[in-house]
Amino acid sequence: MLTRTDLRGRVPSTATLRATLPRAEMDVEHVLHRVRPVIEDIRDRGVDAVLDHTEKFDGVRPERVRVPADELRRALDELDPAVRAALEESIARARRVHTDQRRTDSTTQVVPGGTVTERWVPVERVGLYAPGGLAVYPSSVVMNVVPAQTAGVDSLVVCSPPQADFGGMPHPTILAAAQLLGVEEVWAVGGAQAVALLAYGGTDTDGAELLPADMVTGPGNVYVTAAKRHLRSIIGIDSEAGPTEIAVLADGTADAVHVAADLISQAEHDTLAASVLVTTSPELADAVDAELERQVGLTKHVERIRTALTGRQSGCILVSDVDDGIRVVDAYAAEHLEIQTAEADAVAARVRNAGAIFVGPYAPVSLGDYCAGSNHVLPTGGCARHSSGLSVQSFLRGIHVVSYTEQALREVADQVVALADAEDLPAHGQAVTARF
Ligand code: HSO
Ligand code: ZN
Repeated sequence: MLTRTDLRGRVPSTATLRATLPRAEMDVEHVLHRVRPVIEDIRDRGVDAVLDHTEKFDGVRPERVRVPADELRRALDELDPAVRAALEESIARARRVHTDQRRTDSTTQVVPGGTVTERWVPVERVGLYAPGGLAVYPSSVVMNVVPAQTAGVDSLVVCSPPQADFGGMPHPTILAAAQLLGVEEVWAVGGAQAVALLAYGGTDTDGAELLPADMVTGPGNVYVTAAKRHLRSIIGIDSEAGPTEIAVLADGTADAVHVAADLISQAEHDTLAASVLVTTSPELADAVDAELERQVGLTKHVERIRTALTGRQSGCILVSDVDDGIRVVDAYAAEHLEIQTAEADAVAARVRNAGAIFVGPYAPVSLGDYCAGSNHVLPTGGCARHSSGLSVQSFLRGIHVVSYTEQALREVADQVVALADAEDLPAHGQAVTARF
């Protein structure tokens, strides 16, 4: 089922690999011209414009944007107890991991009397986007809210599209997850409208103020991503999320049943999702293919998965040995990378580029999606070469606080003047010498 590429004995350069490895394209620029007028309308007309566009795109016009507190409580009361318990477990594990990510301020004494302190300050107000429609992911509410709360963000608002089936409210499991996490502010707004309203704020139909956010995070479709790109000079954003990806680096010791199940698990998200197997074993490649044929037919979303697995973004790559396999997965820089080889820990330690690495036979990606404690908002599209997944750090700013005494400044005055002169900015030097 997976298109096979044979790179045995001849792994090309990293640049060639990057250009030729299977990968989905997401054309954000292409939709910008449609998103821009919506954003401008919301900037100019506020909530009235939000409701007009929501009616057009979501087929529903909520009475008000802010979800009333009793709706949030009700959603949690009515949540299936098994789902509630699972969300509680997911939250507890994520909190443990993210608490260990907290940063402490550090002060460096550069010279006697001259110090630089790095002070970590949380972003004040953050908007978290939770998609609706095809993808209703209360787990993503957890993965966005937990690091923000752990970072100390005081003011959090969750946005999710209103659903015609739920009386113009966001999906009840999204509301329940927000309530469970202690987020009191939820707005029924989706798509580019949500990002625009978060950027500009507005006044709700009942006169209540919707305050603008400083930053917006969370996955969304191409319109949400386009809106984030367009508004990124006004609000901070996390990385642009593309379709999900799993790469599995496997040798002959891997279990084809498990590898196939894991490749299918992420293909389940989207017809554009990417499932890539990199293996040293042609026998495993055959066995995984046979397993894919068998298992895909047993899944709920057969067509979506089959389209994803046979799409040009998915495939199987044969390599001569694990060293070559590491070169290939490093060039690919997968959002999720599984290592299913002998001595998986040692192999994983050598990988440089991946959003998250899942080591050995008992760490499938879906564990990380829900309950490992790790974050599932991860860099896609090769961005793992330069970016990390969402973390406490994403919601903190490091501010350098510079403190020098008269004597400490005097000691370095000549050097400042020399550099200022070298850059033909003598007034810079003057600002120092004027003090003496
Ligand atoms: N695999 C997705 C996250 C997710 N999976 C949510 C299930 N629900 C992107 O990391
Ligand atoms: Zn997933």
